Amino acid sequence: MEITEQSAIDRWVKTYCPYCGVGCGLLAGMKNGAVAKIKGDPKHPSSRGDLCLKAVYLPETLRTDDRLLYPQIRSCQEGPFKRATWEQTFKYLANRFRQIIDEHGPEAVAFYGSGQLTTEEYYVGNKLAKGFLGTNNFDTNSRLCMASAVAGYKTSLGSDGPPVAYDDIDSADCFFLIGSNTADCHPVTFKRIKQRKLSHPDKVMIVAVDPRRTETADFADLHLPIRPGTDIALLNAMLHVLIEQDLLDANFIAQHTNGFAELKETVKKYSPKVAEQICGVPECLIVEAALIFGKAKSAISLWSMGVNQSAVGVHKNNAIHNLHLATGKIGKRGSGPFSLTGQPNAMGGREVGGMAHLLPGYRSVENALHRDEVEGFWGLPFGSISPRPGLAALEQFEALATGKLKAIWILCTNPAVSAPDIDVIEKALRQAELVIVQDAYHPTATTKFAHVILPAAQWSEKEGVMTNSERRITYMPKLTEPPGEALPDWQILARFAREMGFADGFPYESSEEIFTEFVALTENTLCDYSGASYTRLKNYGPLQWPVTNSHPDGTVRLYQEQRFPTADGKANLIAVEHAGPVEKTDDEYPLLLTTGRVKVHWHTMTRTGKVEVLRKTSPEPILDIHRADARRYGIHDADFVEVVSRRGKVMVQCRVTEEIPRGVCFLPFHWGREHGFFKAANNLTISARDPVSRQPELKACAVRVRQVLDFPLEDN
Ligand SMILES: Nc1nc2c(c(=O)[nH]1)N[C@H]1C(S)=C(S)[C@@H](COP(=O)(O)OP(=O)(O)OC[C@H]3O[C@@H](n4cnc5c(=O)[nH]c(N)nc54)[C@H](O)[C@@H]3O)O[C@H]1N2
Ligand SMILES: Nc1nc2c(c(=O)[nH]1)N[C@H]1C(S)=C(S)[C@@H](COP(=O)(O)OP(=O)(O)OC[C@H]3O[C@@H](n4cnc5c(=O)[nH]c(N)nc54)[C@H](O)[C@@H]3O)O[C@H]1N2
Ligand code: SF4
Ligand SMILES: [Mo]
Repeated sequence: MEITEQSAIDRWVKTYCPYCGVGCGLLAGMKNGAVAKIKGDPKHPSSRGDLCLKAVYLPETLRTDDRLLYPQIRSCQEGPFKRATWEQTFKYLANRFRQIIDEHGPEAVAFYGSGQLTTEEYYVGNKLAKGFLGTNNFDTNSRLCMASAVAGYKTSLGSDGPPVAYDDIDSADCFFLIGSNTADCHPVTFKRIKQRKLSHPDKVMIVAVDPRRTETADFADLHLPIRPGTDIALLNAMLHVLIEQDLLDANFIAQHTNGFAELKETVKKYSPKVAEQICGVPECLIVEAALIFGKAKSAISLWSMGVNQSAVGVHKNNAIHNLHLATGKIGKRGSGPFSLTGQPNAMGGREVGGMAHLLPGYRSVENALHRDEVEGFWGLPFGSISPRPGLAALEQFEALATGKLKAIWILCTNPAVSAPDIDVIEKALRQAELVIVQDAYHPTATTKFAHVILPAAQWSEKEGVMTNSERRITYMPKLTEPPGEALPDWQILARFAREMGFADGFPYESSEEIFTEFVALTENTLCDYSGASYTRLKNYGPLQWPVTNSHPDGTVRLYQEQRFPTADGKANLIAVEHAGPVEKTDDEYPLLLTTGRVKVHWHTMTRTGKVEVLRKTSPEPILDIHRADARRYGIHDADFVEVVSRRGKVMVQCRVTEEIPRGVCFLPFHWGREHGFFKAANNLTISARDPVSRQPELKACAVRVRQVLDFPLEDN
């Protein structure tokens, strides 16, 4: 059966997975000009032929009835959309932008992008906003995702950039997984970790820190069921143990770090006993985790949203780096801190400077020299780029609500589902003078608020480059024509820029030209791509940056020479204190809600929600609640429950379980209000955020839960 199906495939083409940051290489099976089948690309060094279910079902997401096929405009959000030509649309948009900018200045417009854009698309949008429109209001959903990791790397190591490679997994003796459900969310990476463990069961140890006993935690040798938001106390206590047990690398600390004395003083307070009180994790487990980490010859920490999505997310990241720096477990085979990137090109987005405080090549808008370099490169007069960081994701919506921001251009993200406290987001979008939404589908929760909808070509319908978690750059070919009049995101942005009068800055005829331009701007930066080109990526294959003409095969791991990109070449040990979730539980809201993902769905389900198999596997959001809490509130397994926070309400079925700590419940966030108003987890969440990374605390808010008894008959 398999053979007949496969023989019906005309040809297999190498490409890249558009879902998660593992960044698997795929082979797309083409049949009659359409993508008919997907399998893993055995030659891709990041995934070696492996893939997961989401990728397998990609073909079913491509030509759905709700593909957005042509540009449409309406004068008010209540009115009907009218079809327009691209030419009319660009004229309309340029007029509106000019009028808003003339009247209110460039800070009155903003772009909200996504880690799912290609590097070229990201680069064009960023160049347009920061260089040519003169506003740093270009931010992305990475703000909800990796912003704390970015700031953590920068403050601890001197620059963004995960130092580790997947190859390191094959020689690590300890995996410290914290705030990451790797088995569900980075499945191919998890399989590689599992293989390492299974091939050396006595030598390799896995520690998982997660409030829930996830599939990841279940496989671990040691699971620490931590109370949400208390990771710093745990990490400090682990370091406390390592100091007491003399498991540090004193030479490394002396030669390659600053700040040890202060850090030592701080972690003194965090004995495992103290941490037990804060984290709810037994003292003995904390000691055991520290000893596993400290005694292992090599150790990799892997983390994601359980760490980053916190009001102290940057400090949580610093505390992880502290463990590696104090034990010298960095820049060596099988060792290092390794943030698992969420989206397929969140890394590329960081490299092109796609956040409101960044410029291409890990440069910063606040750095005069960096602005000068980029202005010169873009052929702009001195002072064109604003020295002030622009509005970060949530601030854009807040500024729309107050009227400070007039127009928002949302591309490749769906904030009416994914941003915290949806009421605030919806209110902001209603308040806006001009909402432009560039998506592959319509309607979505966000296009509902648009004045202008722009049809984007999606994965397989455009070419481009993406970077995965291990700094590996992969070229993705165009496999089919986009449907209707849909265009690649870079083309939409470049044509708009030309209509705005910036023809000289945006002459691009191809994605390759954009890549070549960006590559030149990375030269001599940490993320130096200067050895990469479309030709090389196509002929040689995916490359890990830094990749230069002198290192044409790329770089497996960073900091092997143990010099960090700081003024004195030393990394920073940073003393950080525990601070719990911003919203405390009380009698009225006694439970802590945390949110996250399920294995088969991708984010706001505009794609996975259309695949029958995936939808059937996980048809509805389910609230996980501990047996003791359920008993206390008279709730039984599979009951419908009402979950209320200070901001809103959700009504879902629940699963009574012991795989979550008492006092904590969990709800996936994939379902937006369009699936049923009261199914949206982000009805409940708060927009409190980390003061440095400005990343929201999507992993902790206070709620109460009650059983929903009979539905009143008169309502039926
Ligand atoms: N199937 C699937 N895979 C995906 C995605 C998807 O939507 N679906 N999205 C991709 C993206 S963009 C991202 S960012 C990643 C996210 O990948 P993950 O971060 O692994 O996913 P989450 O489920 O958001 O959160 C991970 C875990 O954090 C735990 N957690 C909650 N609060 C805390 C805390 O305070 N401390 C600790 N230590 N743990 C806590 C949760 O219980 C949860 O199991 O996944 C990527 N991969
Ligand atoms: N409560 C809670 N909320 C969360 C999280 C959480 O853990 N808990 N996690 C947060 C995280 S880490 C993330 S990354 C975000 C993700 O949140 P979003 O970015 O909002 O989620 P997606 O569904 O991936 O949105 C991508 C959109 O782009 C469209 N699209 C797909 N391909 C293309 C293309 O090529 N071009 C264009 N223009 N559009 C395209 C899709 O149809 C979809 O509408 O959610 C965040 N929200
Ligand atoms: S693990 Fe991630 S990158 Fe790999 S196939 Fe699955 S979703 Fe795609
Ligand atoms: Mo993410």
